Amino acid sequence: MGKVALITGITGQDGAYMSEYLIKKGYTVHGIKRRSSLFNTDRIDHLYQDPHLENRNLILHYGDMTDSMNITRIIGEVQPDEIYNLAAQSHVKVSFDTPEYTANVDGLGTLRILESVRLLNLTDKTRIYQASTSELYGLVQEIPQKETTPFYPRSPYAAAKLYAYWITVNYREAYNMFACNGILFNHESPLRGETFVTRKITRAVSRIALGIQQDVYMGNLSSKRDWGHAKDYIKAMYLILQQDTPDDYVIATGVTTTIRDFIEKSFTEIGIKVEFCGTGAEETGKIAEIIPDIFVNKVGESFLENIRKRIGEAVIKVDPKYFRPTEVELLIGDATKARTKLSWEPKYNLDALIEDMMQKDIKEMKKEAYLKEAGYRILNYFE
Ligand code: NAP
Ligand code: F7E
Repeated sequence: MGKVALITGITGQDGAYMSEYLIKKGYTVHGIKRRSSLFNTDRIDHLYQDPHLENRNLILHYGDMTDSMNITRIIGEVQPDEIYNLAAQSHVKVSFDTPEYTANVDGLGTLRILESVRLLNLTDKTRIYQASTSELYGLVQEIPQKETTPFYPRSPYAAAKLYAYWITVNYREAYNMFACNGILFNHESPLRGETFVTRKITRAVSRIALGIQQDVYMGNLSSKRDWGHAKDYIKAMYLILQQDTPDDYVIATGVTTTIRDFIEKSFTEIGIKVEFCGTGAEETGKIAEIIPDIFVNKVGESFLENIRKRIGEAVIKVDPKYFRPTEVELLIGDATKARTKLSWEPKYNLDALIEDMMQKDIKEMKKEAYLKEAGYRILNYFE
């Protein structure tokens, strides 16, 4: 019999990669999905199996992190060997608009999982992974940040995750539970939600190249993030639960980059050079040059003439509405502990991550370009 895993947040970026990874390893994967008025399982539809089939390896349960009885019932029914608690209201800017809900889901939600495992007498059987975050470091107290760096949260999201981090440590120490925190720095992929900065950029750059969109409005271009690929990071989550003793680990690449440089690199990837000028809300990024060979190869010849006409035009603009009341200016992680104890090593560097995201978004956005040509109204989702 293979192992049984329960994934909260299975419909999210990490949940989707994690499910695929565990199924390949022979696990039976159970996931909690929210009821919504539209289908919300796009990221895992390729793994979906008809509920009438026997011996399925992917089973979905309706649930919500705010509903204790539902969490306890599902854990009781599933009797998981491993729980990956990935569900969260995970958008930092949105957490300023919905602070109470974010605290309930991201903070108390973690308590609900831990307490359910304890009440169901599963403490010896079930190992728990808690999705902690580099946002805990906030106003950073040390560079680079490692497991011993003091936390200084800078958003309702980070404050909720701080509670989740410590309640996980507390249950480990109080009840001898195998409960671990992965302190993961930003990780991205073609499955990343469209309003996180990297995906907002790769989608917008693709749409500008294809002539569907004129420009994009961004927030703080100077903040720095340590970006890795989600495919590498879910492997670290798995390894954390396979150790002899439970512990907490930083997972990061050790390289930090500004939002501005991420934008420049995304354009360069498809043969467009952009140059930034001005400061603050007046800063803009203009198309400076097209490298035809690269553009034709990555985007297509039929789009070349249109983009050439746009040399000198501003395609990146700043709208202060995307600034945050309190910002996390710099994140860079030191994952030495994970590299030595887990033998974890990321395969993707930033250029490979951008190449993967741009390739998938150009392909995806071409569908929109053809629909636009056929007369359909194409919406811009940039919030
Ligand atoms: P994501 O794409 O936003 O996915 C979040 C998941 O949580 C989705 O499946 C979402 O369901 C679900 N969810 C939200 N509210 C819920 C609720 N009330 N009850 C049940 N499920 C709920 O996030 P991600 O990037 O995969 O991140 C996974 C976890 O790692 C999150 O806890 C995040 O905070 C944390 N984290 C992420 C990063 C990163 O850079 N990606 C770094 C550090 C930590 P719907 O699909 O229905 O919305
Ligand atoms: O912002 C700046 C923004 O929303 C990154 C979550 O997965 O990683 C993520 O949180 C930076 C910030 O991610 C825009 O101000 C500029 O400095 O992509 P983000 P995040 O806030 O770092 C951590 C580790 C998590 O745990 C979270 O769950 O980019 N920025 N202009 C912008 N950000 C957005 N979203 N949109 C902009 O237009």
